[in-house]
Amino acid sequence: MLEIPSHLKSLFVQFDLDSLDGLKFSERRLSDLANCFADPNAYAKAIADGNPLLYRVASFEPRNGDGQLHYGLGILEAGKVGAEYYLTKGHLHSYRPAAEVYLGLRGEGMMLLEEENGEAYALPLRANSVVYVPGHTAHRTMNTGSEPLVYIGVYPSNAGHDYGTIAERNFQQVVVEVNGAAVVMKRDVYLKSLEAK
Ligand code: PAN
Ligand code: ZN
Repeated sequence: MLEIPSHLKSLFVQFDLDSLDGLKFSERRLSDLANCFADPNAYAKAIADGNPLLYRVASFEPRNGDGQLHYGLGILEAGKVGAEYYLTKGHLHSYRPAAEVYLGLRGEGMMLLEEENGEAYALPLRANSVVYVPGHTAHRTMNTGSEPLVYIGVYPSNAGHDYGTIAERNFQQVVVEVNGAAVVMKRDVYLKSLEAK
């Protein structure tokens, strides 16, 4: 096998998706995502039941500066809070024009995208699929399957992560399980359906 010189080691990463123990992950548990899920009662119950780990991200920053790229390997567990699938916090990039490419490696999920002009839409993210997140667009990932959703996100090194702006208003849409299928609906419609219960 080709020996990689030590000063080039950050330019090549070999993943073994069955054994990721060597990577340095940031972990997000349910308690790190207060106010992200729509159903407050289901949220409180899931916290009381053990505050599960929702996702982990290993970040790679080989070079910094104009034109350089960073990327992260994300692993989002399967599960739900009420009917709503496990999700990431979601963010805008601090440098708003920064776009991102998501590469699905394993599992079955979706992404919610919300542009600054308010346009909101959902796209699938699964193994062998690519989602392009335009600049100026908030993005959140959901796992709608039964296995961990594994993906890589590649973004400009100067993108930065702004969690506060979208946290204030939350995403307009939710992805919930209805009769065994993943359904995208408006947050207020889902909240009304909870009240009716
Ligand atoms: C991704 C995300 C990752 C975790 O690498 O950071 O999916 O989601 P949150 O950052 O919203 O918790 C990315 O979009 N980077 O820009
Ligand atoms: Zn991003």
